[in-house]
Amino acid sequence: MALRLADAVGKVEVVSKTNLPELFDSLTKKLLEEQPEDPLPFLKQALDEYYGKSSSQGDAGTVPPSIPRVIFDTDAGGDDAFAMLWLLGMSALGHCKLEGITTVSGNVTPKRAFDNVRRLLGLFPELGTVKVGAQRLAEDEQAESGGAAHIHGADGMGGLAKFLTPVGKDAVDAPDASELIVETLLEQPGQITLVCVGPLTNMAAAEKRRPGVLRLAREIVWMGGSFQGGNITPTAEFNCYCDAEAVKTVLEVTEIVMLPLDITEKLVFSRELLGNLTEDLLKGAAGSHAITEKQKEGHSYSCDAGGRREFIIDLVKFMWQSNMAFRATSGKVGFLVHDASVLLYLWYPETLKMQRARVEVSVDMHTYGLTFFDKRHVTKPHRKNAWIALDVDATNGLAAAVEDLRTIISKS
Ligand SMILES: [Ca+2]
Repeated sequence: MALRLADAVGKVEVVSKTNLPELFDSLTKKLLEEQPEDPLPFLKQALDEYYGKSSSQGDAGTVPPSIPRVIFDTDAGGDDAFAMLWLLGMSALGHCKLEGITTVSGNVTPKRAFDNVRRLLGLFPELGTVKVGAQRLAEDEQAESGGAAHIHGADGMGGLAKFLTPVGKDAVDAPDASELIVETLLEQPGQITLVCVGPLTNMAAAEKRRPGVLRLAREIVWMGGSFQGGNITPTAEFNCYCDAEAVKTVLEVTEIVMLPLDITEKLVFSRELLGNLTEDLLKGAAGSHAITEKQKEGHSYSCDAGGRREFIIDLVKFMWQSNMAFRATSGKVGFLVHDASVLLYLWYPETLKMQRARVEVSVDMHTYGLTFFDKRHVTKPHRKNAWIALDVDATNGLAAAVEDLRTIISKS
């Protein structure tokens, strides 16, 4: 009881960092006066009551509590596009509330990531306006950003971006990514799941902008890190390697859910799975034709289920080639849908085996981006900062993805 009350008071202290003295005073008073049996639900109700005033003006108060409210942070490469199609489709089907998308340098430059997100959103007009935040980098940083064209193609999506129609604001008029994260977390404390499929740069920037703000997230779910060796260096996973200092910052202030390379390397989207996804849908239809032909025709994907279907087939085929060329799939014709792992956690957690740990990240020159935890059976008094997925039921996870995507690409 004392521990739980301390935990609740700790959360109030975090809220106090949001510079809301009125809320802080009121919650502290209520807790001390009423000494609730179980302080955490009591605190949650008090917060809901307080924020109910502002949320009643929008639709935040009407979202069922079981539906995740998501900010998706992406560096918009090929496997990001696959995960985004899944996420956007599930959002359109009412399985989550998409509060915003933020873009970050990683697979591609921040400018390209932002542009790709606008283009993918164009495939889902039914979602209406979705807030998209842009990462702002200094000019010299821009030049060095975006480093995985060899896998994802120069545009991050195998040359397909130009066939998609962008929607929404230009990057110059868009909100800053970290600012959007801070504002949304302050507006809806304890409600937002930050789903991150790129380097954690925006999360660290949000924390720097408003210390303590990341603790207001319901969860931070990140595809990143590796406990079995790396894919960009012998020891580092790509997202972690791009900004290990950001990972360190996040792990120091809060806790995260990690979907590391250990499991994402088991998520091979194969020829058979593409067949399962499209087999009935393509019967009697011309299907997707070669990119070179599309180029000649000045093709564009239609903004409906047909366009989504055609795009996903082209994307998967491109990613097969690049993944095979880089020997990422143990010889199987397929591509690694690393980023889709975060959505397995969101909707199909039974496919994951999780372990609690205190994760550390190296920022030393020779092992930069290496993540590790102590597996020895010795006393570990320090704060645990992560839930790590160390095994995945890839067969059932990918089957779930295919079934959801079938719905998404067959309904307008
Ligand atoms: Ca990514």
